[in-house]
Amino acid sequence: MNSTNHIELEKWVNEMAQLCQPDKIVWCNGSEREKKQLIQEGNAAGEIVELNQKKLPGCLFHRTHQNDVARTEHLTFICTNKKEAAGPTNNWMSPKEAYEKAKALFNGSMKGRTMYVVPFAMGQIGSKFCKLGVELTDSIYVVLNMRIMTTMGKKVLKALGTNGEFTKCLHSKADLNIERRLILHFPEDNTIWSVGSGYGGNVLLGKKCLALRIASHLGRKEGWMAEHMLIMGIEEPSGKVTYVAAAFPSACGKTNLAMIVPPPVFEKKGYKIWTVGDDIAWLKLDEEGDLRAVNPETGFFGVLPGTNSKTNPNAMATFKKNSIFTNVLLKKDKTVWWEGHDDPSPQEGTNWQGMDWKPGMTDLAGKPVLAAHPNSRFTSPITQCPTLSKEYFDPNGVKISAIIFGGRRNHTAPLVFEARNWPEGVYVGATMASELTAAQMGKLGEVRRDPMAMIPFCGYNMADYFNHWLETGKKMKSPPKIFHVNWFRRDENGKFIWPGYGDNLRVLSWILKRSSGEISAEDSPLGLIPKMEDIDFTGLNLTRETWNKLFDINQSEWEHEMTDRKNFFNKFGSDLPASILEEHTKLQERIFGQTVSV
Ligand code: OXD
Ligand code: MN
Repeated sequence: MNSTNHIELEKWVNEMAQLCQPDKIVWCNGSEREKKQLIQEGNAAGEIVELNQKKLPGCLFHRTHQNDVARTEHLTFICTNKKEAAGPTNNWMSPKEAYEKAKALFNGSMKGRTMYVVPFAMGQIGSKFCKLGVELTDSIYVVLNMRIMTTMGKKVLKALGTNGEFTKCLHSKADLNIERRLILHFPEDNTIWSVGSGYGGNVLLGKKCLALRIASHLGRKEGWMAEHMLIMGIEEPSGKVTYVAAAFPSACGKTNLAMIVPPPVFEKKGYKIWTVGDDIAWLKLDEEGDLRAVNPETGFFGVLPGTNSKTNPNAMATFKKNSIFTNVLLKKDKTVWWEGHDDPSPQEGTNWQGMDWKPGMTDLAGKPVLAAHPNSRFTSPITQCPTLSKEYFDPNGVKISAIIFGGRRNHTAPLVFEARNWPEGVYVGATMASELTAAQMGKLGEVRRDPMAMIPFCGYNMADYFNHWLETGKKMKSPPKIFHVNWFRRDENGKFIWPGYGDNLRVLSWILKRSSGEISAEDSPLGLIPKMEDIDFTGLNLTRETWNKLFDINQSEWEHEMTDRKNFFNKFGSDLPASILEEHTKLQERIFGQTVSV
């Protein structure tokens, strides 16, 4: 049944239906009744399993294809008329070639299936941050996830009216063949096409595809920023809440940090954490020249392995109900388990590959067979988060007082340092690097450069993106201070030096004091670092020796690091903003004490 008066939308849906040839078209209205029906149909088709409703009310389980468990970055393209617009860090295809290739894959791909029309909003409808989209998909799993991650259904059609602008998102699982998978972005047409996958980041098109890749392109055009950042409020004993935005690459603990539990000494003092978002921030300058941020999503799509009541009790409370568990172990009692769960390993179950599983199993090569995939996920409504900030609902967003960049670095990067000014901070973001994790296909542990944690998500030339950051800073009344953190440094025995998790608040509290100008800091070649006495270590037993290890600048590591940075920047040729190279030279001089050519 058609339920729109939007002529362009109707025309597009019909065109796409002609291409994909579904048996049926269903316009989603977002109602509870519709949800029940989807679950029933998904159950019948074997796409969804309803979990134990006593223990996990409203919860569902889904297993993706074994070759389809993470974002496939090598199959993700930015399709602009000019190759330079996509830049050297994106895969590029011309729109003509991309549409042609994908059309062949979409052709008849929905035969025997239903095409669901999912109108969705990122950001609150009516707010100046809001962007509308419509996703056409043949996956019930996608529809059920979109219900959690976005505002979807009737309200959105109403907001679209008869001629509202929207991102055209087309998705088909097709035959889930990795050889025939493409994730295509057409920023110049405000269009996304994704075919051959059923994994979250590739198919929940409001998330990475719209809210980061397309939105970063729109942000540049319209004067705002779409970033891969969590947003959190930190309440100090005085009751003052300060909001920070933090960019970390995928699976580096953004969800954990966004809802950390303060260590006992901080809790006693009255510190509280308020979660605004765990993955994406849209940032805009207000009339006063302050930077304000919203989380455009309405849910979390978080990593499960390692999540338990010690590492993230708030996430555990969040996904107790109305959640979708993907690629975890399905137990006989229809509950779920993953490595690092509170409960001891069950004696049996069906693992993420759909195999009968027992603890201690090994494959032919003698490697342990995992119960859950390392990138297995939960999808949960944000409103179920015990630490949800009431400011999450403010259509004008929260004022950002500090920006934090971080990576997962075994060596090289110290626990924390502060950039002396905005351009230096942009350089700090531009030189972020991290070890690869299970969230993307590739070699685990390999270090890759990941500026602002946006390397997989920037929808345009990153040289222009750095410039956009620099220019936005110039428009701010008083730009937020920029910091870099590394929770993951290891000692000579390969052990983490810093305890991480809740204890990260000790560092955040220093960041707040620096942002409000309450305390001074020490100079270091990388930037400003804390005086040891300015961080409260009560209950941690942190020695001066450990502190020195956390802040050590190893010259040979930095020689290697600076070469790696330079090689990365060389990719951009003359497009790279001069300021980035100037900061690079200055840092080189500060570390090695000499003038060197860059
Ligand atoms: C995510 C990711 O799913 O970054 O958030 O991969
Ligand atoms: Mn992410």
